[in-house]
Amino acid sequence: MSFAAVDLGASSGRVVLGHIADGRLRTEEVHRFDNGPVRLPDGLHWDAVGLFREVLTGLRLAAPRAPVSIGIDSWAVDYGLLDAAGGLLGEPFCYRDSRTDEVSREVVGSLGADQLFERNGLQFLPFNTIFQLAAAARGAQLAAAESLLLVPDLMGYWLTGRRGAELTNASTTGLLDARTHEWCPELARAVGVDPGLLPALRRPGEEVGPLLPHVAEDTGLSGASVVAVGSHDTASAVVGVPAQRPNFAYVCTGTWSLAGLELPGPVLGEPARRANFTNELGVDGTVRFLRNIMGLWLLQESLRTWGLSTAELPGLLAEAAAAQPLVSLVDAEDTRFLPPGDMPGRIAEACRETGQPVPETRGAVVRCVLESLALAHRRAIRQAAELSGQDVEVVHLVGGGARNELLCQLTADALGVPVVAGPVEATALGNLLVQARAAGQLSDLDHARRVVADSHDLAHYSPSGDRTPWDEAERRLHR
Ligand code: LFR
Repeated sequence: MSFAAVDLGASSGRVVLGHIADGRLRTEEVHRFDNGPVRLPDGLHWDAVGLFREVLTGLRLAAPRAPVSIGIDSWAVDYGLLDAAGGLLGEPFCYRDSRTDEVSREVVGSLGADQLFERNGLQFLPFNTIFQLAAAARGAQLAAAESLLLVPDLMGYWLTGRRGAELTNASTTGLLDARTHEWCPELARAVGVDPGLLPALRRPGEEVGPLLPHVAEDTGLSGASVVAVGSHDTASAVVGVPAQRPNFAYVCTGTWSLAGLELPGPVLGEPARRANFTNELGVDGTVRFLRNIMGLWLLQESLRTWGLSTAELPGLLAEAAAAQPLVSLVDAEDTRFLPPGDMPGRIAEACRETGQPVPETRGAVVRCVLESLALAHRRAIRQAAELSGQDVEVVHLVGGGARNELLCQLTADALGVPVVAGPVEATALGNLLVQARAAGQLSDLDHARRVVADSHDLAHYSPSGDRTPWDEAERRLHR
């Protein structure tokens, strides 16, 4: 029995087929495509229809294996608005658009940062859906909208004609109650949004519906239905973490690094809020207690600024490995790095402001980026452990960064905790495993994680060197 995972990332998307045989998950990527925001006169947008076209292409390529179900995940917070006839009201905004910079501060000012956190348990990021909606409420489009669909739910709607809001991704909007896991209509109203726009919640594993006849005909997938997975990519990635013991932390790497813990319930209250932690929901009622770190975006955007392609990355990483360690680090959670633009320039500026030497070569910039990420991973994981009282014996680093040996080693060195790296495709795997469970092939999260561990070669990094220079670097940045 095979399953199809549609995994949409901010810089690329893929359609992956998978089936479980002999306790192992066998996968095959049938389609991969580029993604990225595009600037229009009113701001930075996603090409949602273009993405849907790629989804259809991927499903067509998956059809010969006749997957029984399709699961969709993507980055969080962004949404499309539908009018009464079900038409899309404009291309969805990209979370890197700066229109929410001011509005987010105003909303927090009027609702109270502590009140907001107590209710939705979410870290402050200027792009949380609640702030995007507060900005939208000042325009005309929202008044014409009948429903709001987060990106994976929008794709699901286009495949099945059914509307809904998958819970893990809904938990990133800022409109979900951290305790009851239900929508907060008062929060929606407080930012000028009709709560009626928010569709009924669905849980990972629930069936979304069969494919619309024209989709089934176009893709050749007449027997398949869409099943809700952890539709927030990070929720799926955490399912795909091959942890074998309870005391683990994770770093889901890609455009972002999401570093934290899986917990049975939220950690609310002032210390967690001040440390800007988030309590996003995972699969099976778990909580992803984590912080957003700028991630490999710092590197991707540096390459773009230099006019280099990813083919040139190995050479740069070799230069970075040979560069002098721990000379200059930047705060990889600083939102100055959020928008697209000259990344090496912003890194240089941040180094100057903190009295550190400006990295002079590209290799030194890359070293600075990777060390800054490692330090941010350490801070988030240590603080998460402290705030939740959960010990951390091992860190699982999954996603694209697991390929980056220097990043994995630096993370182990900074933390003084062993790092297990891989799998790279944890998100697609988590997506497939939730579908396999819905089909009755797996029992629980532990079972899913055993399957991942048995299916993949993982790389092990032991901490090396002295922690003192890391402590010093941390003091330089976070006095
Ligand atoms: C990672 C991710 C993060 C979310 C960010 C923006 O791909 O989903 O978890 O905070 O993208 O949506």
